[in-house]
Amino acid sequence: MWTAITRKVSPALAGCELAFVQRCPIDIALARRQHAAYCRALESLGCDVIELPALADFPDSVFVEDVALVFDEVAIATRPGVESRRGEGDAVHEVLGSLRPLLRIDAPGTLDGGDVLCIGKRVFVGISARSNEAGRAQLRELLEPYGYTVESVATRECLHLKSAITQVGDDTLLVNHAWLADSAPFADYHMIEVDPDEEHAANAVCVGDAILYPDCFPKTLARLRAAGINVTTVDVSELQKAEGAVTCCSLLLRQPD
Ligand code: CIR
Repeated sequence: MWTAITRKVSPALAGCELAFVQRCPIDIALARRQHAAYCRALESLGCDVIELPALADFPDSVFVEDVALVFDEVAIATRPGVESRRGEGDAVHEVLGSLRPLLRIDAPGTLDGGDVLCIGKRVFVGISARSNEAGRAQLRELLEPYGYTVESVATRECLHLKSAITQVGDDTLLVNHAWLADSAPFADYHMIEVDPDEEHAANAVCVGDAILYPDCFPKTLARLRAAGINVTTVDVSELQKAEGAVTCCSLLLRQPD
């Protein structure tokens, strides 16, 4: 049903980019074990998982979500907002190019995949420290022929749009309103709010009718389960120290029926 493209943890992860979290020691061996468990959890949800080898020269390369976007019809190589991440997508783009027509965001556009939330044919783009209006405008032009609309959403105090909001059901979103400058673009959806004690808790990976979710947000987890959502939890503590979350470690492609 699904293919998940992932990349193993770089030995250089401790040298990752950080924007909104304090740098602290990362246990690389533990990060690798957690990443392997994340891949097994994706398999348990029905994904065929492709695990690309680690890249020693790219600290953040485990976060494959940021280097590409995948739609049913097409894939897009992004242009990440920080220079240090611009070369890490090459092998990911090669894999995607064998599965979908591959398009590309060019300078001066910047776009991190973490800023792109696609719900059906509506694509929301976070305008953040990493993704700019030029990137969004290019994305709109690339996707228009396939019937997608592309809307901007301003974020605040967080790295990416998907730090603030992700999909957890057909019409249901998990949200930290404090990190959205304006929630109006999402007025058509049912919202589950993160617990106020768990500001990083809005990031979940949606695979079909289940979600994969960090195990460190018990209060928000209880809200998700109370809403009837099928949740599988994973420990991603070391990846969170690199300002990663669960969406950022995979690119999900729906396989043709
Ligand atoms: C970065 O700052 O780019 C990485 N340390 C973290 C990227 C996480 N990406 C994501 O949530 N989509």
